Amino acid sequence: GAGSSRRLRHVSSVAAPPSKVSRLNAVVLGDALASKEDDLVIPNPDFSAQAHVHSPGKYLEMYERSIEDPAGFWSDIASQFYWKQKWGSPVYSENLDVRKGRIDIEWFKGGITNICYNCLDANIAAGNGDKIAIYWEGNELGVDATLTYNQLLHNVCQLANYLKDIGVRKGDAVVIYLPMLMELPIAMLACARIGAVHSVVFAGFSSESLSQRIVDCKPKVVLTCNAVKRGPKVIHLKDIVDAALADSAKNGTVVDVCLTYANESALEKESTKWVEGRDIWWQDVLSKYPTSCDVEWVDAEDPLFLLYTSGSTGKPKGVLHTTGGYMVYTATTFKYAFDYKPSDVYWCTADCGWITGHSYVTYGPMLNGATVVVFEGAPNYPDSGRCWDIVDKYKVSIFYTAPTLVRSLMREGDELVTRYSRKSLRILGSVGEPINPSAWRWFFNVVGDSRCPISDTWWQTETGGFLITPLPGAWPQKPGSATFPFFGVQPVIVDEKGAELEGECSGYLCVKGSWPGAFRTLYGDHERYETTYFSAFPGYYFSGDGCRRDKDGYHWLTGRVDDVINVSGHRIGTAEVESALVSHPQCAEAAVVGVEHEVKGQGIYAFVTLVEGVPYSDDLRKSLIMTVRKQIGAFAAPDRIHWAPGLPKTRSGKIMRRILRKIASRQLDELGDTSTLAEPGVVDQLIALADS
Ligand code: 6R9
Repeated sequence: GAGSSRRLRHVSSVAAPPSKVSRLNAVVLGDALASKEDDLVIPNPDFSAQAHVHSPGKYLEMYERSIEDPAGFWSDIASQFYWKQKWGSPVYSENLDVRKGRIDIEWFKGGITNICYNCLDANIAAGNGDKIAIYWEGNELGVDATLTYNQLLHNVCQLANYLKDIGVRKGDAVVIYLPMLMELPIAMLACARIGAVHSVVFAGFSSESLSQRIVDCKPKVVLTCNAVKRGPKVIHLKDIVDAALADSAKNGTVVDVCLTYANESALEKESTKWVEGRDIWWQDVLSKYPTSCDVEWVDAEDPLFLLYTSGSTGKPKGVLHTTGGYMVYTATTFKYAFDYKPSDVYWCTADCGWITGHSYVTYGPMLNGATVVVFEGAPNYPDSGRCWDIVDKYKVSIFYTAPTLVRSLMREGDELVTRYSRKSLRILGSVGEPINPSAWRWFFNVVGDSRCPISDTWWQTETGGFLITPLPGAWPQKPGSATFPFFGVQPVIVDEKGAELEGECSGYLCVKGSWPGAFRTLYGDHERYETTYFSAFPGYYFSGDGCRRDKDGYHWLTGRVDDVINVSGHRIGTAEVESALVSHPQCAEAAVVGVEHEVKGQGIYAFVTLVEGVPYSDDLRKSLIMTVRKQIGAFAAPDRIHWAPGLPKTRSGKIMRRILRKIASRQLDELGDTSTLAEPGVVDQLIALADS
């Protein structure tokens, strides 16, 4: 799309190899000033001196070992965790080639451990029981709470005991539909403690999406709360869960228990709708349970969690992660990519409903015994300075967020940032989509006072943890580049025939070989796992992203190359939005494409063909958008509905999305050859309706 070509042009301006650049203090030259070679941000020598990985040479030494001897490299790291019983031999086994049979990845098989034990008990045993595990910051100013590692363990154990008591056993699914209360990480850890498989559903999903996930994984219990306030708005989560459970029951999945946290700052208990016999108040029962709970020891390859994500077809995919490899990988990536030290205070703005919240709010940081900020509210409430207010309040040293937030705050002006001290900040992080160089620079110069390296971490729900990321202090950075692979990761860029490209190149981003944090299957559909990820380019894991490698070996992600769009860092399948639209009684057909959006990265642009005889109207537009909000969630609402008397199709009936993308972005002189269309006239009709 237009976004990627702009990024590519930027890339071509990078020349000098990092080794030849003198080690200045961190300086960024603006586009206008920079001679082409100077597009490098050199780490401050004082920063590098204290970093875990202080130089390109040190990185290369570690990286080379990780590739030449993965078993040795990862065993050394894994040995730093608590294992009830050590893994067997081999350390890992893999088949990533569909031509050689079933795709299969195993790490540390035979090793017996528990990730909750490693997050909590192990850190407490090391003397950190009184260290703050969670600083919780509520939606409203002045509403906050803290939990030490000891207190967190007590809370986790009470919930774990309760879950066991109602019959949740090792391997059972538990659905969690909670906002960013402390109870969300508590719930994840409680499941892990007893070997139950959590499936967190982002609390912005609609009842229909929640129900779909419940029917897929059939949990015994759903954990939720009655309501939450986000900014000035109260969201009645329990009502959404009620509708989802009614729906699931109709589809044959009856959930016995709905454990509901009373979030009384948002809604009193008395006003909460209640289903006797099924609904239980969290606070009423948990206090009755003991604050210690034996852990369920599990195999490294036993499942830890399911997380549904969007793909190019309508049905969300249940990405399954297992225990041992995920544990080792999230902890290690966290430590190195954020140069984590025990004195850090870490804040990741992601919600635990997404993979970033799993790996880098809960597991990665807590495995390191980190102090984590959990924020319930919205970054622009009461005003757009809230993030920096929180940074100052808790002396946050590592701040990890998404480019969409950076861009939206950037529009509000520097003063909302500079009125806060931000002296505690040491490292910044970015995730979810490519960060454009101007947002990178603003983040670096204004938020980080040109002092803090930015870790632009490229990864996916499927990868469990970072695959391509800067290691702060190790390399000079290039604004907008995710730089180099993490230890043990072999990214390859292939052409459309699957041939590996060397040197400076651009193509499809794949990965050769496995890494410990890789997902092991799609829940209940191993075949879809193989066809979606391993069949496009046999022998490799295919990420779905495009990537360019520049002459210095830096990686530049250029966005999805499949029918997935990335809106504010949220993955949305165009097919999901289309199927929601066509469920509207007046919609005959729909085609959805992504368009560049100044703040969200991509916006959702929908071409809609109405049922014969139905007139266009703004009310109908609104009602179509409402249908999508209701079926998927507000974050998937189309930004634009474009009336389409017909859609451009090939003679075999395939929608030509390439043409729709050009129309959506108004690149009308780049429509290309339209003569192969079944009805070339539809293109002119669409153009005529573009601004209606
Ligand atoms: C972690 C996460 C994955 C997709 C991925 C890519 C995009 C994520 C990125 C990035 C460029 C980065 N993406 N991080 N693109 N630079 N640093 O977001 O997981 O929700 O599964 O999305 O997000 O397109 O394929 P997930």
